[in-house]
Amino acid sequence: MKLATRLASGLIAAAAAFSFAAGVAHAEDKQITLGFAQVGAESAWRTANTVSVKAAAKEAGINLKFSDAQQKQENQIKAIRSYIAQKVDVIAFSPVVESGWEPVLQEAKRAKIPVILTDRNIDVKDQSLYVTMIGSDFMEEGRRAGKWLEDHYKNNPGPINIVELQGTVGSAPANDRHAGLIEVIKNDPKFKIIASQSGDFTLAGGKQVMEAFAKTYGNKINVVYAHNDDMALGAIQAMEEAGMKPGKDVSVVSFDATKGGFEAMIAGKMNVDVECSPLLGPQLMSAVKDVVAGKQLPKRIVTNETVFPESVAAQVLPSRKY
Ligand code: GYE
Repeated sequence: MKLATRLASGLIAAAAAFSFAAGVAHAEDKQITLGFAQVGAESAWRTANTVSVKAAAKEAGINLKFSDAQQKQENQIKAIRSYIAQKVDVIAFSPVVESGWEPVLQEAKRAKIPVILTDRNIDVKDQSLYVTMIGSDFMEEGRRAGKWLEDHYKNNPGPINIVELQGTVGSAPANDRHAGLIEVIKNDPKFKIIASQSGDFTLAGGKQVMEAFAKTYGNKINVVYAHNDDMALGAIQAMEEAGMKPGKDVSVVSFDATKGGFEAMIAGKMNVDVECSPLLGPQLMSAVKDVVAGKQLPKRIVTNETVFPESVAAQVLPSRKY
């Protein structure tokens, strides 16, 4: 090769390398678009979760497309389909219920769009339909509540009659908070769940179901086991209107540990609140970035949580973030 040719080909190679590097840098800089299909706005937990997701996306420089399914699976499926049609980079959603997700997740898979589950789990055979699940262990939350009950009533021979206000029918937290409690109390016959009904995780739903329970069971009720704070707060109102004393004659056990729950504990109307953190935004955004960068993620990312008895409520409330 002549010197001139060699020089020229060297230059071409250098230029090619430069533009390749520039191309890579460009690909890395490309803003990630995330489609997030939220459950709804049914509770204080959910509102805090939405705020966390939106703030974390902004902070991470991720372009967020957000939709609210108003607690209906069909709306969530529509939202996911529209994210597929828009060719977003990643889809994340908090599934309203556990079953019925295969078809739409197959569509996402065919379109090669990775899916991340947040907050609630799903029931699918094919684990390749989602990358990871970020959220709480609801079974463990149920067990924690059950252990609190065992401890609280250890010197009481019973019977201890429990009425249960369940979350959305078929949702992971409703299924698992029920199952976790059963696992703990099933060997102790003094505990009896005398009634169970869904209040759909809302204050109005909890109040309505509790009004009916109060009428039917009256002072036979020893414990209200509410699957979230909003329903517990509704139940407290219903009990007070029925002349009962929540937190005193009736133990109130709840989940989430929102500010509303803490205030009820400080007022002596709720006895224990099992923590469930909605602040999943930052973990979600880092998972989104990792997935786009081709990194391997663990199949399950569990949030750290604890239990707050009413005795610590006044001290802890100022540090609560939701
Ligand atoms: O406990 C409830 C909300 O999925 C953990 O949904 C979440 C639950 C939460 O409506 O307040």
